[in-house]
Amino acid sequence: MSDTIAINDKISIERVGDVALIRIDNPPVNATGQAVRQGLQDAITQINAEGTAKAVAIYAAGRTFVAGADIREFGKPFVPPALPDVFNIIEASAIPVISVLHGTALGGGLELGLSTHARIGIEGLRVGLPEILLGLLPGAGGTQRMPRLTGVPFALEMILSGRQVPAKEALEAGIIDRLESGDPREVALKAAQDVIAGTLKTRRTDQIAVVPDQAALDQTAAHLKKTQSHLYSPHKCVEAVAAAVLPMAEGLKIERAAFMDCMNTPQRAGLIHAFFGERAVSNIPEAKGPARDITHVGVIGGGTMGSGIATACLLAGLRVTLVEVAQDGLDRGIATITGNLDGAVKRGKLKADKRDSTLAMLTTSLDMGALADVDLVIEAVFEDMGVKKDIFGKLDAICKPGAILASNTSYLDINEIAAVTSRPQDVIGLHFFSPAHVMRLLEIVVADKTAPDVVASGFALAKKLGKVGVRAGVCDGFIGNRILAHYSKTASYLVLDGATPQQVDSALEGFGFAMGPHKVGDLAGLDIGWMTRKRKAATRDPKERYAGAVADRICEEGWFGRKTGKGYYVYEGKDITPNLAVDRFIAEEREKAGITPRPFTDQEIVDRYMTAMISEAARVVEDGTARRPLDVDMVFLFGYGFPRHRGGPLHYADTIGAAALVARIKDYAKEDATYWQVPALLEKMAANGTSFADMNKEA
Ligand code: T1G
Repeated sequence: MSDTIAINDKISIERVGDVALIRIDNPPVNATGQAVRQGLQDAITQINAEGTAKAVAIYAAGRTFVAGADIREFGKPFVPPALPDVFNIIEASAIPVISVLHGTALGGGLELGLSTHARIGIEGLRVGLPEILLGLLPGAGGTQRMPRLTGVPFALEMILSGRQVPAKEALEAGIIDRLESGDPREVALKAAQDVIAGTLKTRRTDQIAVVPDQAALDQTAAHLKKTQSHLYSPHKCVEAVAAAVLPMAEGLKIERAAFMDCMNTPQRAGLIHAFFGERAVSNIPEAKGPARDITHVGVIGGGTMGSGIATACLLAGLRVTLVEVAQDGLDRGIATITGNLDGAVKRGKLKADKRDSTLAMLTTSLDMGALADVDLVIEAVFEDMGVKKDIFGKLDAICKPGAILASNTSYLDINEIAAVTSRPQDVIGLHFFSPAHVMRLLEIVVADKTAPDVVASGFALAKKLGKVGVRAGVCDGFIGNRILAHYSKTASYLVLDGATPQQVDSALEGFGFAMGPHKVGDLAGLDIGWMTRKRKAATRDPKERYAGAVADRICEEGWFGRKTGKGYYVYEGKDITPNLAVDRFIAEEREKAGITPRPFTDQEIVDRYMTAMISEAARVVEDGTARRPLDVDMVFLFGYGFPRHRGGPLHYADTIGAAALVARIKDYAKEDATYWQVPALLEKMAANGTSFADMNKEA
């Protein structure tokens, strides 16, 4: 016999005998929005006021237990009750309260579980405290209750990694008390009945004393000081966990204060922007239409990119046919793919027992005729328009009707490639980033005649490959490389005008980039930029300062960076030192140009570099190459190592403001009016007082 009453539209109570079942139903992930918080508080209060139930079980409907606080509420006016207060009421319940966790119980969801007196996991459960990934810390008791259950070291590792802990490990660590299988409601009812029968022990977490571990706290704090000094919340996490040795009420106060400190930082805003941006980029009409079925992919070219793309497709369970022009190229491709798969096993991205069957999904050929039945071909050969046109002409004759013909070109004109085929509607750009089986960005370059279902297929492929697909229009370099081509000149101008390559690198690494531009150039190969400068020489604006003088001198020595042992830096084993010959080249080029070098502060280096990046990014949005500012941000977060806590170039631009940026560009333009020009979009935003965030909302 049972009866159910709705507390509100998210929370209901079902009485089954002596058990009260509290059901949370807030799709899509049962986030603890205001109604959920209020409903939970009212439900527990009501059950205790009635005093008839002998056990309470909290469970959730849908695909997952509570996946955290409602991130969409962050930054908006707060509406009580606060999550920690609700959880304190649950923990203080005189009637035993248990919770049943399924799916991904994360953040405030796991903290809800920790406030109950026992936790039952359902097979397949993953738990986590990922707040650090949002620039926060577990702010509803996680830093106080987790150490009481698992000990300080485990709690620190879990909180600072933000990782999802599989059910079995959670059981072993003491986070959950049982691991069951079945429907959440059934498991909840049975477990509550076991509490009443005395076969499921319950205990209040706040009654458990923490085993102090100052050594773990000190080691962690020292490690973070060395490795994450540019981030804010990791250090606050350690501060909060350290308070767990205090009585619960005192520790919760310290946690709350640390949480609010994190909540008010630009880093939290940047990381939340990245979280939602990653999902919003594919949330466009073109991505949602009907897509063509892709199960068999042809890849032309077994070089680094072709092999990486083939690997990404194999890892996603797709069949791949790799075509090369010569056996040695094919052998190299197979060896690279095999090595990539072995690497994936090492990184835990592929189960060891799946490695052979995954490799078996690869067939190879020296004959393009082998591509007759593929659903999609991705061409990844030399960046030469003539070569690509020849290949697409052949593909047009070989591939079945409806096959999608894609180029992985990083800047060439997809319209021109499509024009050599009888089916331009089937042609698209799929620009992968190296290493293609690791980097998550995929620029989906839409040509004038690309059919809507081919665009949708590009987004469906991105999702299947676990990549972030971003729509780009056709231009030289699409979104990312076009902007890179512009701002990388600033790094060169700074060196010609007085900074050293090392200072530019370290200033930008201080901003948050993993590597400065000269280190990146050495890593990617300076010859790539050299080829681009040669390609563009004929069309270069003669009024624009030439930025390649020093880099050309380095390349003329045959120094292309890491792969030749020398570039801006000298690479000898693990030693990396500045290449002193470059200083001579810099001095000679300054003399040739009549430049008197001047000192730069790190801040000015960052300001110039970022202003150049923002300027071209604004132009890319202005001319529609990128649909929205957030699209540019996601390109840079997932393809160019832009510091995630900064949210991307245009999210960062909003922290400066359009008016200040316009003033800065006008100031720089006094030295060089050709390179430094105010984008019309920025001018308009400065006049209207609008931001890139406003544009994202309007889109
Ligand atoms: N709040 C609001 N919306 C959320 C959300 C959340 N916490 N999590 C997901 N969504 C939306 C998401 O935007 C998407 O919306 C839809 O749900 C499906 O998500 C106090 C302060 C749970 C593993 O960080 O990791 O608790 O695009 O596409 O791939 O200490 O979502 O459909 O409109 O990602 O199956 C801590 C974040 C919050 C978890 C599911 N929790 N979410 O992945 O689906 S802070 C998190 C995820 C906190 C407390 C602190 C994943 C997922 P739309 P999805 P998925």
